[in-house]
Amino acid sequence: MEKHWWKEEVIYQIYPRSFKDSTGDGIGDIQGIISKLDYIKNLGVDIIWLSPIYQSPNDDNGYDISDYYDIHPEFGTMADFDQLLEGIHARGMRLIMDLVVNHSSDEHAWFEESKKSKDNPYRDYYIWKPGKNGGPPNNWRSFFGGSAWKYDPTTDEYFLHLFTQKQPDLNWENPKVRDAVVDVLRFWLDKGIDGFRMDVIPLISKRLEFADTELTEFNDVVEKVYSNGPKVHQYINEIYERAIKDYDVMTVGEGPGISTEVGLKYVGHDRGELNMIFHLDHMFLGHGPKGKFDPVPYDWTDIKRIFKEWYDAMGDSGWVSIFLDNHDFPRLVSRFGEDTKYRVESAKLLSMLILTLRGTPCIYQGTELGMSNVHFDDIKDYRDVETHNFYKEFTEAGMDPKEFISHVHDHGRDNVRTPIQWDNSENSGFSSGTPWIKVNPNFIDINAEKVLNDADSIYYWYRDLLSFRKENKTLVYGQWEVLDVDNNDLYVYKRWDDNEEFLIVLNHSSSHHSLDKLSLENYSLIKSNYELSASNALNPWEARLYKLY
Ligand code: ISL
Repeated sequence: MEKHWWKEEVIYQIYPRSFKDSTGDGIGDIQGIISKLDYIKNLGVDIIWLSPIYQSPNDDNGYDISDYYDIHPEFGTMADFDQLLEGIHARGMRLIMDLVVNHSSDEHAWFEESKKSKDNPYRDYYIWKPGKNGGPPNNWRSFFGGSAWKYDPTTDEYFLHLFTQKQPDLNWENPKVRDAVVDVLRFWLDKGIDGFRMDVIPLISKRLEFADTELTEFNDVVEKVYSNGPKVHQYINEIYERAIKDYDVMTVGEGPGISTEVGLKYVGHDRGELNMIFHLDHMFLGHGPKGKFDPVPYDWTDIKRIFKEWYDAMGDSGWVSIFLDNHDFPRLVSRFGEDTKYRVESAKLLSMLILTLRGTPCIYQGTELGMSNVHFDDIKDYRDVETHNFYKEFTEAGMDPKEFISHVHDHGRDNVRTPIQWDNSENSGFSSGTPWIKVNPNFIDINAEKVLNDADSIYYWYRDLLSFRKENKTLVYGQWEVLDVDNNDLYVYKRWDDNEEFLIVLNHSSSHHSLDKLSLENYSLIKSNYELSASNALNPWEARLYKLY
C-alpha cells in the first residue's frame, strides 16, 4: 500500500455562500472564512475543500462558471483569495479548489461566442446538434429535470446541458477546450493551491452517437450513458500529464456513475489519473427511477454492502474518500442517524464510522455541530434550482405539492445549505444582514458557541477522533473486516496491521443491543459516546472503539 499525505489527512468542505458573511450582504464570503480559520484548525482537519468561488451568474450556486480566473465579487477579490491561501498554509493546512469543467455557464465568453453562428471559432467549444422530428436530438434528460437539450433560435440548433439550461456541456473532443482546461489548472496550481475536487469528471467524454436511451432508471442512465464515456481516461490522464503531475497536490473526482467495476481505472495508483474518488453509490441509495424526489426504501445492509464492495474493489491499489454528506445531500444525522432524541449520540456514531473506514474522510461544514435538516413548508423559502425545477415537473404531473415538499425535507440540497449556526444571536451569527437563505430555526439549540462550551459535545468528539486517527495509522492503512455482516442494527468491524488491531462496534439503531456474541476478553475499550463501561449492553446509537491488548 502506497503511503501519501492525502490518505492520512482529513478534508473539511466549505460551502462559501453559507459559511460566514463578513460584509452584511447575507452571503458568506472569503473574509468570513478567514475569520474562522482558527476554528477550523482547532477542529483538527487538514485540507479545506472550497466549493466554487469563481465568477458565476449563480444559476447553480457557482457550479456554473462564467470566468475561471476571477473571484465572484460577492465572495471578495483575488487579494482576499491570496490572503486566505496564505492563512491556510500558515496554519499548516491545505486548500483544494472545485474544478467544474464538464460545463461552463452560458454566460461564459466562450458560450456567448459559440452561440453566435455555426462558423464561429468557439462553436465547437460546446455540443450543438440539429433537432430530430421537430424536437431535441435525443431523449436524454438533464440531472435537474426536463430535456438535456435546449433549442437556440439564432442558429436553429440545440446545445447539450446535462445540468441546468444555463450549464452548457463543454466539448472535450475539441483540443482547444482541453488546452483551456490545462491553462485553468496551471493558473491555480501556480498560485500554490494543493489540489482539486473535480466536479462530475466521469461525464467529460460523451458517447458521440448521441443515441436515444431505453433505460428508465435515472441512475442507470448516468452510469451507462452519461458517465465513463470512451475517452474519459485519456482526457483525465491528459490533464494529469500536462498539469497535475508537476505539483505535489491531490485530486479527488466526484464520481456519479462510477461503479466498482470501473473505479480502479480512475484511481489505480499506476493510472496517472486521480488520487481518489467520491463514489456516490451509498448517496444515491433511496433514489427511485425519477431520482431523489421519487424515493424508494433502503436500509443499512445496503450501505454496508456498498462500503464492502468498494473496499474490495480498491484493494491496495486504489483509494476513495469516505463521506456521508456534502452540499448535494441531506444532513448526515437526519439521513443516516436520528435527529431528534438521539441527535448527539447518532452524530457521534456517524463520525466514528467516517473516521474509521479505509479512505480519506471528508467532513461537510456544520456536521461537527450536529446540524440537521431544515423543514421549510413554503417552496418560496427554497433556493436550489434542482428543488424548483422538480417541484414544477412533479406537481405538473399531478403530485400534491405537500407531498413534494415532504420529499424535499428528506432529500433536498438546501438541507445542507442553510447558514452555519455560529451562535444563538440574530441570523445565528452568520450575517448582520438578511441571509440569502433562511437560517434553520433550531440554531438556538444547535450552534458553534454552544458546542465549544460543552466538553462533551459533538465538536470535541470529532476533535478527539481526528487526533486519534492521526496518531494511529492503522486506521488509515490497515486492513478491514466486517464481523457481523447481515446485521441491520449493528456494524462491527476490525481494522488491523502488523502492529495494532482495533475493533469498532456501532449500534446504529434506537434500540438496546447485547454484545454477548462477541468475544471481547482480549480487547480494552478506548472510546465510547456514552460512559466507558465494561458492560455487554449497548445503548441506542452507542459507538465503541476497542483496542486489542
Ligand atoms: O445531487 C445530485 C442530484 O440530485 C447529484 O446527482 C449531483 O447533481 C451530481 O452528483 C453532480 O453534482 C455536482 O455537479 C452539479 C452541481 O449542481 C453539484 O452541486 C455538484 O456537486 C453540476 O455542476
